[in-house]
Amino acid sequence: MRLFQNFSLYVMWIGVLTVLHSADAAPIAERPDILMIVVDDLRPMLGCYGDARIRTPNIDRLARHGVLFERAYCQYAKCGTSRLSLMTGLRPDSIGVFSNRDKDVVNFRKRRPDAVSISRWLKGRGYYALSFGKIDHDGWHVDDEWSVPAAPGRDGEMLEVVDSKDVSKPTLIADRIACPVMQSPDVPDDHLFAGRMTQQVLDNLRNRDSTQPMFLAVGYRRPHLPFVAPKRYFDMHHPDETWLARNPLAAAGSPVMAWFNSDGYVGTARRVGLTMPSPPNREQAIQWNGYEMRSYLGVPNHGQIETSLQLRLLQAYAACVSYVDAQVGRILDELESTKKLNSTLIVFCTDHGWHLGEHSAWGKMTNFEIATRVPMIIAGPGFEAGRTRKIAELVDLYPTICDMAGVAKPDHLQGESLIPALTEPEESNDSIALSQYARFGTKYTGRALRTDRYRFVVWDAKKGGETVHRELYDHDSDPDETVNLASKEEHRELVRTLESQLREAFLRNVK
Ligand SMILES: [Ca+2]
Repeated sequence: MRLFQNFSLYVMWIGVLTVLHSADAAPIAERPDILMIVVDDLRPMLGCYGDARIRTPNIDRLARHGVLFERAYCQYAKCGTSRLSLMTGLRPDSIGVFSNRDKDVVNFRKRRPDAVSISRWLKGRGYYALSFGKIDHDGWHVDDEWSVPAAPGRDGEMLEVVDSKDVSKPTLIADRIACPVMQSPDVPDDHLFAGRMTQQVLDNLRNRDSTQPMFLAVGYRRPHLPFVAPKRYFDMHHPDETWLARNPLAAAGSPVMAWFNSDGYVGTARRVGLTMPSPPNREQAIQWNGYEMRSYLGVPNHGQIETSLQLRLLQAYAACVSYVDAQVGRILDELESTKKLNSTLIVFCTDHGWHLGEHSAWGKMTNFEIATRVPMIIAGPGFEAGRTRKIAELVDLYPTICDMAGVAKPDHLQGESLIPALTEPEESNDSIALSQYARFGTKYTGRALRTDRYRFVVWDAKKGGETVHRELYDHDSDPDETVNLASKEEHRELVRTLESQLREAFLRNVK
């Protein structure tokens, strides 16, 4: 009976759309405006996720207005691949791009011309598709996927810093190895890119052609490194030792490749005359871990990061999040004042989580909960605000947006529409999340399965396909993933079951 009720609600909500798979359910004039906000490197350390240490009143406001996914996961904890997956609706194994090299993306697009991005798809279905800031990875966007070419400044802004001699001067783009890890200039919001970009977004909203539905994608780069935000956002946060990672040690019994996220930075270290051990032993890996952050000025290239510096880094991360939150607030205010807030479909997410010292790591690029779990909020007409513990994935957003917009879905999508979770957030289900990460180039790949209770990871060698490591974390007893249980005799049967579930799920999703 329960199944039937769910099903009828589902059909009621999306009407004939799923039945007539290839047809658009809603006439163009009735399709809602869509606002997609993607914040870079944002872990769910937010008030609406039960952690009020970082001040995010506006994201919290959006969460009260929509449905918050408590357990949403990225497919790949690195910007480029995660965003390609989000925008194309394909999983990383189908995309085959695991680095930030442009030629891999070019090859992917040649190999999979059917993998139409959501911007191109919506544009082809009557939407005015507009993007600001970082939506695709730098340099990977394609102008004709949007109704007008990308907004200015989108590729150079990541390493934006202020002139330290005179912060009121126009901002500069730093060389990576000469870029300070943090800056807290006493400047107005719009002196930095995120503020200026937000003003452009508002201008576009005010001057838009309202006869055509709009797909507006806004990508904020902060809190990606370097941590640069106006001083007043630093002044809001005063981290003490309770902010330090609860699990600063590499998980007991875990392989180095599980948490060593510096393997792609050997060349970056060489640029400053350092030789990073590759592959490192366990002790070396701990010393060199988090090199993405260590490559900026103001953090030791290797070795211990003193507590006082950790607290300043936490303050700086928090400041960047609050700065972005304020910009999100400006967009919400605009929608509210023009009475568009309730009729706009709003999707808020990031590309992956971020280690702030957990598992000896800083940054992303692991398969742990801390790097794969993401904030995800969906708000829009037709369903009530709430929260759900149903497991969701970023790859689900593409089909969800299509369903909610009343447009057909392309055939290549690998995620599943989240409409059932939005209409019945309380209902439990047995959904899973799949994430993966390639380590030491693509020499090894770790594939992770998140079930209701467990995180299970297998690491396979590219050459020969041998499984070199397994990880099992029990979230009922160990939510911080501090002990790898995979080799325990008493879990042998569980490991076997999870491994067969994992392999079947990944195989099913490759095409
Ligand atoms: Ca990112």
